Amino acid sequence: MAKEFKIEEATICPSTAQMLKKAEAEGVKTAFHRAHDMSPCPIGSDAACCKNCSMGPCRLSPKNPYEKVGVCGATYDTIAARNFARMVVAGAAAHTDHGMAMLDLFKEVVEGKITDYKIKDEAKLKYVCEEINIPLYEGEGDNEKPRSTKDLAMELYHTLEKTYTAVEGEIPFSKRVPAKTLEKWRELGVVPRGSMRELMEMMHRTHMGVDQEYQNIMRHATRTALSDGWGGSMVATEISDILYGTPKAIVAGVDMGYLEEDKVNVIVHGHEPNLFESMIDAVNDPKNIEKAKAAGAKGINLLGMCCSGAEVLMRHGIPHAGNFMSTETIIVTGAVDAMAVDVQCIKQALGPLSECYGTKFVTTNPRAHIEGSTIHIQLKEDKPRECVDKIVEMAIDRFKNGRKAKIEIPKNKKLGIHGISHEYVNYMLGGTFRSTYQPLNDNIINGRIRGVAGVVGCTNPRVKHDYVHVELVKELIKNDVLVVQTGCSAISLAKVGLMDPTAKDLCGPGLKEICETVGMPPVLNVGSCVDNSRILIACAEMVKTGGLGDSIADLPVAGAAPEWMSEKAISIGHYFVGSGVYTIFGATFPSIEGTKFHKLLFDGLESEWGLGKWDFAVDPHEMAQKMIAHINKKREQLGIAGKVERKLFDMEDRRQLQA
Ligand code: NFS
Repeated sequence: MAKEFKIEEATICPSTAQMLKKAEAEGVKTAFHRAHDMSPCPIGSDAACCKNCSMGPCRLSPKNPYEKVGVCGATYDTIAARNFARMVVAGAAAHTDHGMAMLDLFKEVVEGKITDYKIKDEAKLKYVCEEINIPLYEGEGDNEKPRSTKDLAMELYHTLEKTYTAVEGEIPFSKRVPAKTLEKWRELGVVPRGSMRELMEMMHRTHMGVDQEYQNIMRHATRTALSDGWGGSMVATEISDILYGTPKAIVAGVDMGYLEEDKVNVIVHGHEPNLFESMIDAVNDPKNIEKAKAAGAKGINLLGMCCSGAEVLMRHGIPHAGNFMSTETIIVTGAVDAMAVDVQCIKQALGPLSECYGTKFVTTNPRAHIEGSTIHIQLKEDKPRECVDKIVEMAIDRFKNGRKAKIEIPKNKKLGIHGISHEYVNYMLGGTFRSTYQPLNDNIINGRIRGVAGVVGCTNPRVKHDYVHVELVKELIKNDVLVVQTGCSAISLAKVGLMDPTAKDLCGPGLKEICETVGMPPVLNVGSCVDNSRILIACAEMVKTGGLGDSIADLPVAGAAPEWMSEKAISIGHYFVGSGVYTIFGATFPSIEGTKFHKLLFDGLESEWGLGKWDFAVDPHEMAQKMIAHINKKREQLGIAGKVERKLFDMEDRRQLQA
């Protein structure tokens, strides 16, 4: 008999649990229920199935994957590497296409064709130009003068366009890669050219009958993933900062308690910040506020979800209502008047679910129409207000005439510190006059901070929602590992208060001391999933600052995506591994232990290729131990394993000594 669905086994998020209860009472199903009712297809989960031609699909036994081969003779290793590489392509395509859309928008803004957005952060524009050797001055000698913003921005556009279009050479941001890491990439032939070329070649090579040697496939998969991390994702982050501002520490709230029953509630969910930035203008427009008041509301309340939510939480302190596995349950509150979406991570089920609750579910991006949405209104970047004003109007109408569903808003709210860009880390640790990563490196070398862990990625109904993220991070900070976060994972931790400086009390003594001195929380939110590029830049800065080795692979750092589900996560994981970072995933992993392909990912990439490596564990404590063991190994290799700065005794220590 099928096991009964139990809410307490599905999530540790009180708001999500409360709404699952409401959903059940109202006869409504969510992804939690569907995941419970439907076992994952064993073909897919073991990655031993090839469907790249019509002679198949060919399924190789997960128990003995070498027992037979596909109709064409493809072995397990070829099939698994091809499937993995195609996940990298899909994930990298999502990030790079997002980045390219940002770059297109940037060009039109610079040319003055789009006026609703403008260059907000000139300092960031200059910083990015300098990073890739674009001169800030023109003329010589006495005639030298600063270049105009427009001139700089146009050159930046033309240079960054090569991130996509370069048919040969190296992508522009490869200039940010530490020299030793870049040398290793050159040796392996994995420095990316334009992502269009890399993605195209990867699709070609994984076509039936082309590349059939798993190591060669993975070499190009590495190049493809790097074209995402140091390419498309980095462009998305940097251009968003230039247009909308580089995040700085900001106090902001998360969770469903930020919905307000007496206001018109609008949610933006997706990934590209443009829709959200325009929606902020719309909900603050006195005309729209007046209309809401005329409909009997106290005002308009705007909240974010998933990565677009993360972008504006970081930049503007707009409250974030929840991560990927809460996007359905928030509709169940009955309080959401409109949900506007663009691209990525938008469940098709949101359409019919919104219909049940009368929520206006609006798709806005030409790349993403969703069957079952209320309506599609394209966000045209030259006149974005047409789209967002219409959505606000629909939300007001629903507030006035369509709130038929029972409304129940969970009371949970949590404040924390967000907005920690890699630039802000400089300032936070070094102060205004000494902006540098030196204090971070020093504290790693003296052992107060054992190392740094990036904990990122999705939530997934195949594991207990939020649980793995939260337990893992708690274990890490207890062991003096500073945690940086992005995406849905960051929201899991923000909801339990770990982005509040008081979370220092959960840390080991060294990290606690740093948090107390600086006044920072032990868990730093660096943004959305494309902002994983900020973590790459932070790693590069740590190498450049000195004392922790010559390449990213030398650093005492580790990465994890404990509840991942999307192909984007595989691309992210692989660009971290390709950059030299040990990376561990939870939930499930698309390779079979004991096979040659698995050994390459979990060992060979590090021991033979000199990069990082993959690892896997479902249990958060085991995951933490593996990450800590890796960090310890790196500390030993750096010769700083035993280095703990002499501790100055305080009164408490003296009392204990005398006792
Ligand atoms: Ni990242 Fe953002 Fe969340 Fe996963 Fe989806 S929202 S890009 S893929 S689910 S972390």
